[in-house]
Amino acid sequence: MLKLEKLKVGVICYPSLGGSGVVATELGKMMADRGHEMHYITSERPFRFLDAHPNIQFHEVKIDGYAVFKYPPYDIALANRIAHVIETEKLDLLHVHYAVPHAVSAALGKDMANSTIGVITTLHGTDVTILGHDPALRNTVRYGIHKSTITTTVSESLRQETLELIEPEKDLLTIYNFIDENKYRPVDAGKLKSELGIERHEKVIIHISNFRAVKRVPDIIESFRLVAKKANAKLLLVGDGPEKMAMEELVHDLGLQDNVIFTGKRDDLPELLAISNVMFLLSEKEAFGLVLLEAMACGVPSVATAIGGIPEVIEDSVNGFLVPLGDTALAAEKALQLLQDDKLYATFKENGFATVSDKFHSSTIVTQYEKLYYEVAGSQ
Ligand code: GMT
Repeated sequence: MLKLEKLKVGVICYPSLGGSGVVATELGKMMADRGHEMHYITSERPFRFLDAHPNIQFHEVKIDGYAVFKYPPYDIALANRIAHVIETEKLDLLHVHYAVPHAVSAALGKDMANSTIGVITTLHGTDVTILGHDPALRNTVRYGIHKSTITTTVSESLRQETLELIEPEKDLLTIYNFIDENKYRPVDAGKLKSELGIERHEKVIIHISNFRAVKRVPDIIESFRLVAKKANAKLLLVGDGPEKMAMEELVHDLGLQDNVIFTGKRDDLPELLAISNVMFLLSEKEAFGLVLLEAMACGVPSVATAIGGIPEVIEDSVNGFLVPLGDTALAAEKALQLLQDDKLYATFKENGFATVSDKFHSSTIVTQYEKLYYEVAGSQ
């Protein structure tokens, strides 16, 4: 293994979209803290680039809208920019988050630069579990895996699903997600609860997502409706996405508008979690479920569906509850149990903190990626 003092890494990710962008940005910050030079090659400044870091640079991908193009060729523009940055910055490797189209653009960019640098592709979930069902995209993901030096998955469940669905000729490596423990921890939320119109004695159930169909937000609302019959509670729906408007209508039709608060996209997630008692994540697909880890680190136990990578994060009846997909009655029952049994709640909360530090600690996970970075940089 070639041990380099400091690596120069090109990072390709969706800058402001969901968990993959969060992981890509947090990983980059922590690698930069370890002295590596991180070069983000993206269409816009990643949304969690809150503070400028001397070891992080941003290379914007620009697309000219020539009239000849019906669709602006983002994949080609990205490949061009990757080639340019490989050459000008003398990168040691590329780390690609989300296979489509990033893994393909990375392969093309590398070829355009006539470079032999290594490429790590991290699969995050829907790039396989949804796109992999489209025969054309399945082949695209397969091509991306074959062109990468190594491909990682964010859970063992996603690794298995990728092997079965995509049938690559290479094995895959699981490296779990992590969170920034300095940000996600129990914090003082000040007057946030009353600012959101929630009474002191009211319990709070929280759901954070991008409001896509896979998140099954109607199941969240129905589970909450059942909880609200027996407990004084409010539901916080945090985030934005294509289903949000329909969910606002559903809440109205069910007469729950006084009990359900749509906050929109927020940056103060630790504060929102500090005023919450239980998290609901009742998705039909979830490769990992980063919000579960964020909630756990803030001391909030979850009720989540036993699907995808979720059981690798939530151990049923230990640090949260798992329920079958669509079983809203059981989700409500489990949430009520947590809201009413203080001893059980305290145990789950402590077990959650232990899970975050023992299984998903950022230093452990970042070291796994760093080791891989050195291996891949040294293998070319
Ligand atoms: O949740 C989403 O739909 C967004 C998606 C993304 O690409 O950001 O999230 C995926 O990646 C996250 C980070 O690795 C995982 O925590 C999510 O479980 C995964 N989402 C799905 O598999 C649906």
